[in-house]
Amino acid sequence: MSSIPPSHPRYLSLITREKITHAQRIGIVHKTGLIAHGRGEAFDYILGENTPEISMNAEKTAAATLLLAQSPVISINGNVAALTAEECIELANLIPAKLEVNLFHRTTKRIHAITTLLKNKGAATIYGQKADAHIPGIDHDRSICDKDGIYTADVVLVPLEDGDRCKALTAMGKTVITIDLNPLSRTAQTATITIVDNVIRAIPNIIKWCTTLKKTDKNTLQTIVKQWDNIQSLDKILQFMSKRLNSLC
Ligand code: PTJ
Repeated sequence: MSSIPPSHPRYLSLITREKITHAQRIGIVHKTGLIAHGRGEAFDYILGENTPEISMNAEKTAAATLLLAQSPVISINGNVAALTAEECIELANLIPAKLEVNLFHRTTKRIHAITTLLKNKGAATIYGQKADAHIPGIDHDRSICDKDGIYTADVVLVPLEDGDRCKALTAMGKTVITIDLNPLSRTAQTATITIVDNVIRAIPNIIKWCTTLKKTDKNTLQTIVKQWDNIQSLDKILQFMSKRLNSLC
């Protein structure tokens, strides 16, 4: 796919760009997904392109929450499918959780393309095509979901989005875990657990935590979840980013 040598200092970033632009050309990623990716890159640069301890703790809490859930769902959009399809499938199998394609720029063609991509990579069942339910309080297509999927889930992992769905899902009484490099986005501010990290690091980290915690007793998992304070964690991550910016001056 690429002629970028692995020795290039920006290799991972450039390869990730290639993945996302290729996925846009074949109809997986919406053209505005490229803008979203660029915004994410800028925030990741401030983060140091590494997972800080605060985010690692969010990833551990997310794993405990997913393991405790009765009916967890991982929501997949174009960018997530392009960057972490295999990892999301692995995570869904491990928890276990359902996978549902839910798009902001929803077309039957894109839903089909992303569903096919996930199936080709080994996912058995993909939700999102039935579209037999609506998340109340949202006027756009992101409200469309499956009754057996997001609509009746107790915990929803929504990586990489900016919008009002997160607030609407929490209003339905659901626990919402998001992965968003921008700690100031509406999604980051309204989620139950906000992981400020790149989805390409966050999903593998949640997999590692799920593997570690899989045999942990329920009480210990509940203690991890109870200790979580999202507002405090967002404050800490903003302080971390400010310090990094100051140290670069
Ligand atoms: O595939 P669709 O139709 O559902 O559309 C998906 C996009 C991403 C285009 C849509 O949800 C959108 O427009 O999102 P926004 O409003 O651009 O927000 C995306 C958020 O994700 C921003 O806050 C970015 O900083 C963040 N982001 C971008 N890339 C990454 C990321 N967060 C984590 N990891 C990334 N790789």
